[in-house]
Amino acid sequence: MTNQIGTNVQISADQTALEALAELYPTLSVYTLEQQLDDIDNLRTWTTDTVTFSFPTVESTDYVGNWREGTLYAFTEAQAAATREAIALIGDLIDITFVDSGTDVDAQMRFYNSSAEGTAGGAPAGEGIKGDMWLYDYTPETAAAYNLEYGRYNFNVMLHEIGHIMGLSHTSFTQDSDEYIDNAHYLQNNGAYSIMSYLTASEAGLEWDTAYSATPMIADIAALQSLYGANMTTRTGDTVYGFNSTADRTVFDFDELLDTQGTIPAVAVWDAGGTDTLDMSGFANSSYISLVDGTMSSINGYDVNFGIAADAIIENAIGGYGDDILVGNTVKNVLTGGYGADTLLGGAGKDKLVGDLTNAVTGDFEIDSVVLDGDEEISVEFDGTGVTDLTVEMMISFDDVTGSSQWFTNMPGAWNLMFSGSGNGLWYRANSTWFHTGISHADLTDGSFHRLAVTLDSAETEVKIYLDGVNVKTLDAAAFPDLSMTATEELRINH
Ligand SMILES: [Ca+2]
Ligand SMILES: [Ca+2]
Ligand SMILES: [Ca+2]
Ligand SMILES: [Zn+2]
Repeated sequence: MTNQIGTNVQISADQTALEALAELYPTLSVYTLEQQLDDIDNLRTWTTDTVTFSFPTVESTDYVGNWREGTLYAFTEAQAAATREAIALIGDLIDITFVDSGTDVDAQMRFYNSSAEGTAGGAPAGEGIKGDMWLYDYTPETAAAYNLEYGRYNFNVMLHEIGHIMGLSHTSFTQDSDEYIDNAHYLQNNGAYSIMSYLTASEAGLEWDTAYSATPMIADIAALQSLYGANMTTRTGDTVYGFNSTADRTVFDFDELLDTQGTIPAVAVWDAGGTDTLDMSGFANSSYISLVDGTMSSINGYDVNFGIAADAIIENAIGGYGDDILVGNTVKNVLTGGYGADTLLGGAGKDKLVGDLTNAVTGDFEIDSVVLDGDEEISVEFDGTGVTDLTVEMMISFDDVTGSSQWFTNMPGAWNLMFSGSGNGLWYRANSTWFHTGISHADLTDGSFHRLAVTLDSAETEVKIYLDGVNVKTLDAAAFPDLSMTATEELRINH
């Protein structure tokens, strides 16, 4: 498929992947994951726990299907290597053991090139029947154009045909026009959600680094796991995906991908345990990173190009140099924004939201915006060498506070801010002495966001507190034992 239809979504930084698609196609229905997998999990399936595969050099005589007319010939080593990689990616997902049987002509899954038109993969027709793939038009003449890089058409075809062999059908669609909205039937019917869709991400208007995904996507993973059970042994340790990857798969190793092919394909992650991290720290462009399982993220300025499979729990996320949005899930997350003006949304669970201070050279610091939801904390680490003046500024809003809830600790000079329900509002502590800031409980719980700033001016020996730009309190800095910062300081906010 090479046609290009639709217009690019250009997801704005604060939109989820699905919201962006829905905005482009408001009349298309949004399928549940159950509906998506029902759309593709309807071919015949394997009944054995182990499935053998091979790259025979001679023709078998027992084919199911009607691709026998052409001349069959063996996969090249490069094709076989890509196929082994595709099978391994699928084996990571499901409770089936794939066994490489070399050139065994009697293996259960066999891969051939074929001169007959039409690339195809066949699901097994019944007990003892094979599932094979015949790849059309691979010849010495076309080999140079046969790009097996991750995210290119030919690697994606391997995944797609093995998808058929494992029992997945195409997604349902109609070619009514050149418009995605006329053909797709539902919003997620494209390559961002399934390798089994004939509609590419580009046809859905999504901009990707490569045209095709390099793994089964969310709907495929759900469908395969519903047929065979999930592989609960996959990457059960602490795993890093993206930069600094420890996932032991090239598709999830962004350092290696950038070194070897210079592109990052769309992928979806399945992980069966451990404390895991999506590391997008190497990206210059902004990302919307969702840790919610069964959802897509939009990374490095591209659209809807990184998925987390349903029931895969990824705990932590690290943003890049851009202004990222990191969205946590219901477990304890550590969200690290990195450089840029990031937004960190922890969700439920005792999350840790780690911001960063930008523009440290000029001393003009900016704190990332955070939404503290429940029992969370934000910590901001920065190099404070030589910094004697500091403004900490943030937009804050409380639903309510009962009892006392401490806010800042580890501020330079042993500062603390505490917002208290029982003690009526915001208190400031310096050198073990508490001062009321003049900001009441009601001031911060009226449902609106307020701009809170605390400034340290060493020349004036003053600490000033501002609410919505109004100086509500000035404290004599002489009250503070230490107004200078050491090399590394940490600002921590608890709620
Ligand atoms: Ca893991
Ligand atoms: Ca960032
Ligand atoms: Ca959380
Ligand atoms: Zn197909």
